[in-house]
Amino acid sequence: MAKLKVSGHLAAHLLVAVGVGLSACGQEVEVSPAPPKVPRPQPAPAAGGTVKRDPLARVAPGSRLTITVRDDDGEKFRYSAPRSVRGGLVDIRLLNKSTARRKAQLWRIVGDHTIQEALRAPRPRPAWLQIAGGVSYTLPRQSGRSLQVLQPGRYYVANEAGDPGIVASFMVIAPAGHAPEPPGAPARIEARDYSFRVSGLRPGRNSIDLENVGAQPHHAFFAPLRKGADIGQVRRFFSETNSIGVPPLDSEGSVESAVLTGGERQVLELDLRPGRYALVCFVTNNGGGPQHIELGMINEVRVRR
Ligand SMILES: [Cu+2]
Repeated sequence: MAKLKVSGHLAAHLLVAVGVGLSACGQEVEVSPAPPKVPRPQPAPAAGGTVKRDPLARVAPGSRLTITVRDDDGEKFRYSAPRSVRGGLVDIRLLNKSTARRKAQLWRIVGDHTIQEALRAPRPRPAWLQIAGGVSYTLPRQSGRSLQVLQPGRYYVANEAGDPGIVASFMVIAPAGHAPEPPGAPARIEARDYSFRVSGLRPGRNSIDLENVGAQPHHAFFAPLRKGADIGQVRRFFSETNSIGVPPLDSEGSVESAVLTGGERQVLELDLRPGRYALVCFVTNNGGGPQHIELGMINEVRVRR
């Protein structure tokens, strides 16, 4: 039997509690990004040419947050964001101008704490530091999108735990009047402590209404099941600390959402091929503990025409 070898970003999820741990070592922090040169918004790719059905197309203007990530010197990568954005329902875009997959994971800082403190925050994570959605992995030279309600406050945007990059901060200011809720979407995923409910997924680009109705942070991670593998094998694989052999998941074709805090909801776009997936949450509780897959947060999902 070959030793466990997991490639790509799946490995990152196996080795770190995704998105919920913060690197303890020093990270460069861009506290005051340069005034934004807001790129022209790129139209979302049509879902099979049916733009009218795209719920992300129905967004009130003036509530857009455009985040850019680009390669800096050497191995570093740097985020930039406008200094402020009006809160409420926000159309969040990640323009990935770097040469690797990057995410725009948002974090909210409550009270008088610095970003340096946040980046060094110990576990269990303090209550003043909240994970807050955003846009998950976006391919190089492409853009990703989500539609989410952002509460007023101070935020920063980073890549994943252990490899946050040079983060950018921004303020979300209170919206004028009542903020609308995100629109519905053809597909829906409800994440709770600790299970998923899934409906409406189709092959191709999906607009997904993802709601975390639990108290803990969750995400939705889709990994294609290897041919012949079943969900029981995936459960066993992740419950054994020294699993050997070929993982029952194909890490190359996996896609995922950002991590949402309890009570958050967003509409996001994910491309899914026809086939069988394991839908998994690799996040841990705010107070630490096992990854949620070990608490049963894993479903088999069939995506078919
Ligand atoms: Cu979870």
